[in-house]
Order: sequence, then structure tokens, then C-alpha cells
Amino acid sequence: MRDGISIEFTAAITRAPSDSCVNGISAANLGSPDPALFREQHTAYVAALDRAGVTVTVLAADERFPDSVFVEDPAFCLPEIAILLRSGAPARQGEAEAIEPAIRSFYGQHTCSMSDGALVDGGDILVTGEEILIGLSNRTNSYGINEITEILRPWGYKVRAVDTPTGVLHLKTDCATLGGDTVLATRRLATSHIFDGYEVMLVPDGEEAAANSLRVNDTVLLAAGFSKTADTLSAAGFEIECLDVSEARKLDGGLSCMSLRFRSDGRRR
Ligand code: CIR
Repeated sequence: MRDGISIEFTAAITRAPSDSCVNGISAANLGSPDPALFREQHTAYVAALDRAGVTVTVLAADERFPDSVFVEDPAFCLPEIAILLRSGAPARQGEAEAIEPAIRSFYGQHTCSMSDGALVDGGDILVTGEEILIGLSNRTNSYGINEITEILRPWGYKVRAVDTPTGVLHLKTDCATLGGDTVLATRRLATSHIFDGYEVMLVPDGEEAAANSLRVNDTVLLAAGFSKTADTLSAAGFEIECLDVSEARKLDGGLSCMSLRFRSDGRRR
């Protein structure tokens, strides 16, 4: 069990929402985000990460990229290496270059990029205490998964390609790692058997949007408004903190999407 790569973090990178977020990609049908309210919610999110024990770097809003608040997608950070990813969404393809200086300020030469045609969004990568699952989706292809598998081979990481349910943006739209071999998942994802062998906590039906939660050290950050999921997690002994992420949700985003978490001490445990 290696919780050191899945839930134990010392640092995080975030980016403030831009005014251009009103032009972000969305299938949610929840209306257009309010940039001022988004900034307020983002500030509360950063404070929650800080309380959970990570030192947060907040990058300035980048108006060129409407979805750039979702920093989880353009990079993937492990203790040994950071990978600048290549998104399957054309509008998001410059975001990896935009975040590169921040990544290099932590990882230096231990930073690498993906080849042309190898596509992965960070939202499709779920790191558990056991392995790294990468969801094939509209944003992530098998070339991308194979390339990450090769990049990580020297450190012995186990990478497994899985299917993201049809109509679901990213693998982590529907699940989260809770530490050890426990995951939180929607029924539609759990029934695909990708978590066989895991302890699966099901998100109560009707609260699917709560699946994109985020465990950071001893805290599970959960989207506000999903009381059944909150009760389930609390009853199981998790320390939860609920956050209003209404504006991120309007752009199909959630709690994991708004940060890149890692161990700045390079330790894997
Ligand atoms: C997008 O479609 O790329 C953004 N509107 C939402 C990205 C959410 N990111 C994530 O789940 N990791």
C-alpha cells in the first residue's frame, strides 16, 4: 500500500479562475459561471487545501485559456517525476506550456512532456494506493496511456488502462481514491468492474456529482449539497469538509480538477 502517492501531499498548485471562464467547455447545462463567485469559491478551496496540510501555490488567472482553473488536466505529478500532458481538447492544448514554469520550479529537470498524438487529461488519472488507473475517454487515448506506462516503468509503477463510462467527461468525474484500497465511485462506474478487488463506497443514486471528491491527507473535500454522500463518508469515519463548487460544476469541473497535488519532498513512502 502506497498512500504516499495517492493521498499524502505536502504541496499543491492551483490557478485562479479567469474572467474568460464564461467561455469554458461545458456539457453541464447549468448556465454560465460567474467569475467573481468562482474566484470566491476558489479562494475557499485554496484555504481548505491549506488546512488539510498542503502548501498551495496560486498561479495568476490566465485569460487565454477559459478552462485553465482546472490545473489537474495539463500535468501529472508523482514524487519522482512530473509529466506535462497533452489534452484531447484543442482549446486546452496550450495549458501544459502555460503551467510548465510552475512545475519546473518544483521538479526541475525531472519534468517531461508527451509526444504528438499521445493524449491524456489529468482528470482521467486515478492514483490509488495500489496502482495508477487511466481512463480512456474523449480526452485520453491508448497512445497516451502507453506513453505514460513507459515513462513510469523505471520506478515500477503499475499502470492500468480502463474505460471511462460513455458520456462521462473524465474517469475521476465518477470516482475518487479515499486511501488504501478504498475508492468512492458512482454505481455506473463501479458496475464496470474496474474496481474489483477494491473496497468500493458507492455514491448514493442521485448524488453522482459528489463522486469527484478529493482526499488530501486526513481530510476528504466534498462538494456541498450532497448530504447522503456526506453522511456515508462520515459514518465510515472520514473527516469531511464540504465546499461550494457550483461555478466549477457549471464547467463540468469539481474538487480534484482545481489542483495538482504532490509531495515536494520527493518521498514516495
Ligand atoms: C473541460 O471540459 O476540460 C473543463 N470544462 C472541465 C475540466 C474538468 N477537469 C477535471 O475533471 N479534471
